Amino acid sequence: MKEAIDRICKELEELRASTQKEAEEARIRFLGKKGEITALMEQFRTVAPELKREYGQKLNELKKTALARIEELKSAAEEAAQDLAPKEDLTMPGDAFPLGSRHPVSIVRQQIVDIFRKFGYDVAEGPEIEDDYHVFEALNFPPNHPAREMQDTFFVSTGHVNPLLLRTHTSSVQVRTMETQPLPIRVVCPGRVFRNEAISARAHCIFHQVEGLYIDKNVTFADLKQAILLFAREMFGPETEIRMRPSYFPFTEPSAEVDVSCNICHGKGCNICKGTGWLEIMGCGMVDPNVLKASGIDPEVYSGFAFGMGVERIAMLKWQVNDLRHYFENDMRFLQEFATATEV
Ligand code: 2NM
Repeated sequence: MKEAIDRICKELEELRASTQKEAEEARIRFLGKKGEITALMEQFRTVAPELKREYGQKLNELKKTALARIEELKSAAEEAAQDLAPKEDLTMPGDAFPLGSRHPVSIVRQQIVDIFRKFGYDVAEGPEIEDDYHVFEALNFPPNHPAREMQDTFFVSTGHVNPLLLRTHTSSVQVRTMETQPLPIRVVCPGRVFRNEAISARAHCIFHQVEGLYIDKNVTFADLKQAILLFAREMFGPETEIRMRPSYFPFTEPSAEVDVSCNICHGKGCNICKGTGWLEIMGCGMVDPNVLKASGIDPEVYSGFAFGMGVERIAMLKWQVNDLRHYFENDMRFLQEFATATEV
């Protein structure tokens, strides 16, 4: 009997169970009705009276040890099972992401581009960090033009003939188009531009432009006028009228500013149009022969028109936004005004 007790003692020490089922099987093996310890308890009746005290104590201790050991294995197995089980209910429906809405500048940029795509224009984009050649030189800016000064343009590098700078207009993309694309060219160039200006309700150092360019044989100012009129009516409504005022740009000759009839007062005069009945929306003109020449296009054979507009300004006129700074502050109360404004 002594050997049996010692053997079971040792076996209990070495006992392992990785699941609760294995722990229960061990309990049955040692303590069940036909278990090894239960059998020893029955044998106890046949132990000689003088040994009963010693073996009685030993057997009781063995039983206690076995119960404790099996209980320990059971709770360890239970814990392990819980670690493996997912802590969350994976069948629960997920949280819905709160959907944002398009920024007004992005909505209007897309509307402008979509209108010109409908007219058959392609879309081109180019680098925001440009060189002097593509922003100024190729566009007929004279060497001492004020736009080339530090006060007006953000320079990335200076001190050499063709410094790097942040583009001040997307015309640089049109120069790259003229350099590389076959004629005729019909293209609009949307993008961010940078000017070193004090920030106010009417000016910002970063804003967005869409510029357009059309080059073919026999393109005239009449073609320019008709393209702008059709654009204005798509953008501001079919009743819209346009007028052109003479202006000056280095890259176009002749040049003009374009006004649309005020869509608030319909020409009667209100505080949006300052009582004039007209709102300025863009600049335009016939591409200067020097600009065509610089990009390898023969101005004796080809002619073209170009135009450029500020996206923030068009959005201001469309939605009566009174301060440019709203576009850059990302105040949710402002942005949510445009949550449903994705259609023209
Ligand atoms: C404007 C106004 C007038 C313009 C000119 C060119 C290019 F590359 F063809 F010379 N691109 N854009 C242009 C002409 C832009 O923005 C107010």
